Amino acid sequence: MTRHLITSAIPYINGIKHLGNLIGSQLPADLYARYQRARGNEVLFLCATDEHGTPAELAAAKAGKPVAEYCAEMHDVQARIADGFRMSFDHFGRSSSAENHKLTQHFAGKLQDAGLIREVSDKQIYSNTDGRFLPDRYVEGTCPNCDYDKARGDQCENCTKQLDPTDLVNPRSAISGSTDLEVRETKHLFLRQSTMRDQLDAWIESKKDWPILTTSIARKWLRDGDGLRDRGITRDLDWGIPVKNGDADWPEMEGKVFYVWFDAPIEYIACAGEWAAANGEDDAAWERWWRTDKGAEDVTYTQFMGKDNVPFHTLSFPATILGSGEPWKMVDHLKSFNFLNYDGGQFSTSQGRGVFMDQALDLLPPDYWRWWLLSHCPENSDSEFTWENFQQSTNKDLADVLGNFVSRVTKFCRSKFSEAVPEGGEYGAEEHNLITDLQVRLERYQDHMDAIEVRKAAAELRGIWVAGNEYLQTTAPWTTFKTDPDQAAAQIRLALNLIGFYANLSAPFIPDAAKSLLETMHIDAFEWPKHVAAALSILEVGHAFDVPEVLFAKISDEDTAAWQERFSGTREPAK
Ligand code: B3M
Ligand code: ZN
Repeated sequence: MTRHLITSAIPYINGIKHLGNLIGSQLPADLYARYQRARGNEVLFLCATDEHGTPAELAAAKAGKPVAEYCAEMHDVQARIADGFRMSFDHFGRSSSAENHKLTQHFAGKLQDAGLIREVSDKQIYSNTDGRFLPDRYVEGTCPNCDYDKARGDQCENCTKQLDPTDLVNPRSAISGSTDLEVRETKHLFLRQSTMRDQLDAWIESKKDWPILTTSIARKWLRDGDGLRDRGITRDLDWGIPVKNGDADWPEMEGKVFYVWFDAPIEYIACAGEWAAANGEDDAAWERWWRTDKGAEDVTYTQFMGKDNVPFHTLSFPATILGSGEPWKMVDHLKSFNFLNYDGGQFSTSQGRGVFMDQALDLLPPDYWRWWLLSHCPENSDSEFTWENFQQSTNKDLADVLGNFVSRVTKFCRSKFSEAVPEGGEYGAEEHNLITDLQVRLERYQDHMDAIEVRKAAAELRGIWVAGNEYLQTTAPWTTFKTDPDQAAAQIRLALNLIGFYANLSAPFIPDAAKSLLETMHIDAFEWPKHVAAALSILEVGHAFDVPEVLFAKISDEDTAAWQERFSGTREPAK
């Protein structure tokens, strides 16, 4: 048994996420967590809402609510939707938790002790029109690196370069659009991450099995000289974690808070503390996942995120952890994703373009979305959601291949034998060939899942479903039955067993359908197959089953057309 700590990037609190966000982190993380649990390994799977920073303040103001109240409500909304997609988090925490306050202040203190913090009288953009300092991401302008004209002051989403607002060409306020901006002096704490270049470089180069997407982004920003420049980790805001040195006040820092990107990744750790507290456990329970001096030395830690989050996870957060000088667990595998586009353009939260998680669940059960998104995830390049492809793929894979197999087999058995595994016959050459083929496929499927090659894993699983259909096609028990009912009984016995086999292998992708397959077959619990031969002999003669209702209804042309039309515009970002 191995131990897996798994985190998904923590979604911002300021609205409901779209399907592109979902496939960029939470969903593949859930796939992997479910798989590792299914293999009998110990898993701690964590996610949370990212609640600080100006986006939260502004969204709360827009909703006419105090920010703490807004965040509490939106946390529950996001938790409910995540549940709707069957995210199997062990805990869905909040970056505003007491645990994160304490830990963030603790890290700042340790970094200060290590001489890695300097105080800087910083220049910050003040908007006369808005009457406030503008946080980085609320300054917009043209990227000095790639000329993209909607770059934000913290990062250009076009070329992923991390920016300072004063780097922008033609800056303007993202709140009011005003260009009446001035630069004012304010004192801030800077993390001296530039001193850690060699350490970070060595650490990144030691990660031989990271996906190319991850390493290339990390190397690019590490080596271009700019990605590791010292950064401000405090802000002039009301909402956030007050700047403190451990428990002590930090002189001249009253009224300031830590920068949201400083405390957000620390929430990965704090969330484990929230999880322990929620389960009535003590500190040792979460420290054995996070402290290499307290039991975490055998933990494998895997992070999931969109590519735009990679610099923060390969440079800034590791700088915080390494800089603390304490034995925290560092990430082992960092799986990052490209972007999912929507129907000829981009998903956009700010413009309300695309399908959002709550809307998707209103249309169809979660397994449809899970299957399509995972099997088409933007792994090696950006990918695109189109309604046509969604309809075709889910109808084919889920209804025609998997659903149809289950339905044919159970109905045939009921009509010719009974609703129980029939007696008679032995497995012959066809059956043994199938078993041999499936053993190879099972191992390949596991290899892809172990390597988090999501598309390849989905393709192999589909291949496993197809193999069952082909077996049924070739052996044709309905024909066999006419001349050799015993032989047909053996064929159907194998096919019925395949349903249980499919339920086990498919559960990480389509957990609801997998569960209903188990119930249909009157199997008590999931059990990951080791040897296909054994797995296909589990259901013995006389074992009862039910003929299921339609497992996956097909998506009609009318629905597809109506949905395409309905989601062609934009919606008000969720309140
Ligand atoms: N909230 C950005 C995002 O949702 C940010 C991730 C934080 S991960 C520590 O993509
Ligand atoms: Zn750019």
